[in-house]
Amino acid sequence: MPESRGYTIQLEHTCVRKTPPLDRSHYILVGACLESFLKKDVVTEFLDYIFPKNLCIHSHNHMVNVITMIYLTHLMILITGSSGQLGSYLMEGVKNSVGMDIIPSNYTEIVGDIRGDLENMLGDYEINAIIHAAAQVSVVKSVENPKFDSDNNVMGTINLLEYARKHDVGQFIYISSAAIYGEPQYLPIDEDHPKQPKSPYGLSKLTGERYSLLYGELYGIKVASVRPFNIFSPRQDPSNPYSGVISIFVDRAKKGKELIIYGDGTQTRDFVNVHDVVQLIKLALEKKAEGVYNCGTGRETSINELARIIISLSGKDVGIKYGAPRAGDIKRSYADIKRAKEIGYVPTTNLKEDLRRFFFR
Ligand code: UD2
Repeated sequence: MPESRGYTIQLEHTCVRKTPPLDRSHYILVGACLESFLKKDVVTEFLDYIFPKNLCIHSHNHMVNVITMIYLTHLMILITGSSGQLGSYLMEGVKNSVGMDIIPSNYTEIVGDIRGDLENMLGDYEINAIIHAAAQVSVVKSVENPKFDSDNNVMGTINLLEYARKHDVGQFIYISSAAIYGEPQYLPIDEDHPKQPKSPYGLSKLTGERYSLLYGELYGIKVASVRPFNIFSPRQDPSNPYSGVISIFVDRAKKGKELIIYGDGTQTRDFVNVHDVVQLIKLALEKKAEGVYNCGTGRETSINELARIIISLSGKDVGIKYGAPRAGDIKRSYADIKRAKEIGYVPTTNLKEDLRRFFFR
């Protein structure tokens, strides 16, 4: 059960008190009482809220008050970028979420621009947390049109932060990017690594992150920034010329076309499956984490190795062609994930298995 500041205050002052750990029979009793006059899924949400905090309903009136509040208060988590690769998985994994995106999809209830009139778009909702995953994500596009890039990634973020400030949204999770680091100066890359973005995209993501953290300091919003490394999932669109290497290689291998490696293929990346990124974002949400968190696996894989795995999974006789290195490509990259682990993150990515499961079944 989500909470807003108002809701928490009411709970603390009028309805519940902290008690020593309750035994299981007490939980069962509370649940049974509620189910006699409340829908089962609401009861489950209520219990999910009460139990981890070890809160106790201590009279019938208190219970009725809390239930009334649950009915009356429609608290939601806003997920921006809900039609995108990560946003769509977040919509599946985060309870009580409402999706917003400029592109319509099954995951998106509010079709609209993060730079638009949010008061109007979100009028029907009581938002108590925002996961901001909407962004202009193409490095190449950001070089071609830096104004469009910063308009989305900086001004769009500020517009959301202003909404959060005015509406007492208690929590804001910003989805950043490993692109903010630029060329690694040491490995693994930890969160304190110097930030020298090599593209307008990297700079706009860093600026959006800094604005988010600043709003946290200025207005008491709990702000966490998650910095994914190279995310992969079946929902990355290979037809997009700016798509990631995994979806491009998979698509070409399936069609029996040779894979093209830019440079000698010894460059490395930290490929993290989208479920791990969702895992860390949910942990940050649940634990009301603040600060910045790398999200990767802590392991590096070379592009040569990746190509070999994908060719062997495809079962096709596909060759590899080596081309000129891509301008501005970084050589090696993998994340230090100590900080994420401190809040309970356990990466589950197994590159070969995940590639098989996602693409070759
Ligand atoms: C990813 C992100 C970028 C940014 C950055 C942060 C994508 C598409 N890009 O860039 O937005 O967040 O990470 O560090 O997710 N390659 C080939 N052949 C191909 C395609 C790629 O050899 O057909 C190479 C490419 O030159 C690079 C590596 O594969 O060395 C990874 O390329 P990428 O575009 O998937 O990701 P990256 O890390 O450059």
